[in-house]
Amino acid sequence: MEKQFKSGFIAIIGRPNVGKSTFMNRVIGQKIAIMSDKPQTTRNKIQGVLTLPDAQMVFIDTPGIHKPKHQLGDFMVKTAINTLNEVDAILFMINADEGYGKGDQFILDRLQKVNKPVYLIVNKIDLVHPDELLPLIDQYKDKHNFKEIIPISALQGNNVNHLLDVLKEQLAEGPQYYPEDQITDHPERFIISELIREKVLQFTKEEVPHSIAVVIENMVHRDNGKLLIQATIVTERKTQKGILIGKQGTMLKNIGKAARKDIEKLLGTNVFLELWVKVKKDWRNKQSQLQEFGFRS
Ligand code: GDP
Ligand code: K
Ligand code: MG
Repeated sequence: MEKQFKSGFIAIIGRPNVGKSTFMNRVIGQKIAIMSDKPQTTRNKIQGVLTLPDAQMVFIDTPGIHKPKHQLGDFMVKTAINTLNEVDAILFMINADEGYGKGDQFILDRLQKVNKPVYLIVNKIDLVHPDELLPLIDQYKDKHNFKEIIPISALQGNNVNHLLDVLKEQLAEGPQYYPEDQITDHPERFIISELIREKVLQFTKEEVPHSIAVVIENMVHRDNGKLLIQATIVTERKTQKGILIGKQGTMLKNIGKAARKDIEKLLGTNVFLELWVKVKKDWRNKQSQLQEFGFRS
């Protein structure tokens, strides 16, 4: 008898910085979701596709669910919650290094209305002594009817394969949604803009907050075999523009260099990256501009 093929959609939710994107990238084996130590790094939901001989799992890395502070934040929360009603399983991820908090409560309250199996994923176990795990799990285990509790380290990979086995077990028979060589539903342009945005966040530390967007203006193949990419970094304030460009353009140069390396790795081709910085006041509160930058409700 032929073995049945299983498939399904799995949402990864949790407070900002618990390691959702890191987990996704580990499972998919490529950097498709950007990571940083700043909360709210991931804005749109990103799907990562894992295709095995007998199953396909489509992971959805949701933007952090948190109390919104502005329209963009509100959009992110709505996206995340809508996603939960469309999936087959939910991974509620927590940080082994942090106790139960208000952020968790906010998410679990919303989970009450969702009738899907929820797994409590205790991530970053590499940061704690094994003795600390049980008391931590005790804080969470009665807060929701979790299907199972699974400790992992997304960064180092501990127990991640076990989690995948458990999920495969849970999935029902289903079609292969994506071709086996496709790892994400996002167009290259989006990933490229995210890689640039990641470098901006990394290089500028706290000075340039999340009020930036990256727009890919142009991608053309040059005769010399290089791919020319022209992108604009949009900021809210003039001071941020100054920081982004840096003394004699050094900051922008460094951002561009680091981003180019990642893009070349992603595409497997030589890249010439041109970056500009533009100021657009208060873009996060303007619906039309949110749409222009790709945030659609
Ligand atoms: P997200 O906001 O939930 O998507 O979190 P990220 O994936 O962006 O990770 C936030 C930070 O936690 C990054 O600095 C990661 O390197 C770090 N991180 C993620 N998973 C682990 C883990 O298993 N162990 C440790 N030590 N750090 C982790
Ligand atoms: K993050
Ligand atoms: Mg993330």
